[in-house]
Amino acid sequence: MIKTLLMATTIGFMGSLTAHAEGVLQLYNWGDYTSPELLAKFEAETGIKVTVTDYSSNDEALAKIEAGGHGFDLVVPSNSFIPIFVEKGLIQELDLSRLPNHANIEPRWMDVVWDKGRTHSVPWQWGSTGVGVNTAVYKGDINTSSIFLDPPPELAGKVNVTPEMMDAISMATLYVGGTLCTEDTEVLKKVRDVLTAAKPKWMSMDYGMEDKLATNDVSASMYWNGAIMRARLKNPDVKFGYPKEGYVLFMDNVALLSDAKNVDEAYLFMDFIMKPENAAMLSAFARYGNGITGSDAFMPDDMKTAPEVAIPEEFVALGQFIPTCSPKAAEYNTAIWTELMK
Ligand code: N2P
Repeated sequence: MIKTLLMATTIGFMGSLTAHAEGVLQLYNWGDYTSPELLAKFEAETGIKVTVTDYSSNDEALAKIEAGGHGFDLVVPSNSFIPIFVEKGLIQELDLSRLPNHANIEPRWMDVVWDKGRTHSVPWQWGSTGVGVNTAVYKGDINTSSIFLDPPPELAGKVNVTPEMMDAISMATLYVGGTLCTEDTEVLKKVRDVLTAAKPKWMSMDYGMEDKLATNDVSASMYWNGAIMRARLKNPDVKFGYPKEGYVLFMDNVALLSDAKNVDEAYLFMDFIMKPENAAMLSAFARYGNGITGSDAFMPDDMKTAPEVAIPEEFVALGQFIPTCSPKAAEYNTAIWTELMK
């Protein structure tokens, strides 16, 4: 505490970083995704206090930002949502000269389809959407989306699906043999039917699953790899399955909101998380990859071999990023989802 105060005072006297007069930053991010140690380190180094507000889905974040009056500076949308935020004018182009650590972005995460040249967002973390299963409850094959789309008797009524529309629709699309963002109405009917038939076997559509899976309050979920690793560390029966029908990869990216008030602080934060040791802190907490060159040296050892993180060779080719759908395909998806949520 004393150290923080001293640092804030020192920076204040330096006078060069005027924005530190306020020293606050409003981060709007997915719940349970932001390392508290990283925030403490950032505050100690810069005097800037970060307030984190949680969301549970891309659609929730988009709706809140679009409604306005939110007061947030930074948001962390998934890959396919970045072009939507740009198109709607909700996030602003980055001044790359204010981000010296931008050069640390791994080449494979630089010219990504959702943000060529990384002019509007910087990597946060990336991973896979698959299934988490309590293998003490269900002993069969877990590398299949039937875990939640046609649950076996052992799991029926004990399955959760996260409220992330594009993940659920995309996994269902791959399951019925379609291509992502399809406009083919025959395929879309199959997607609707498989989801509609499965829903009565779902117990919940909640976001926070790590503890519930570890305690077996929920026995399976469509879920993300890092959180399943965290659940597995609490209960070794919990395992992550990579659906053989195909599964979804994601990267969540930090973007500067068009109406951000704490812009200087936001730049400092974006630059901070692209330092290898800081990117590794994010990963060590949430257990996802980060996309920053040199962070491997600082990663926890248990992540290097974790089956949830190091995708087993046989499943690598089955994962794909969700593209940004055409307006028509997006309309179909929303219609299916709205009907399903009734
Ligand atoms: C984990 C959040 C993962 C977000 N809590 C998936 N896009």
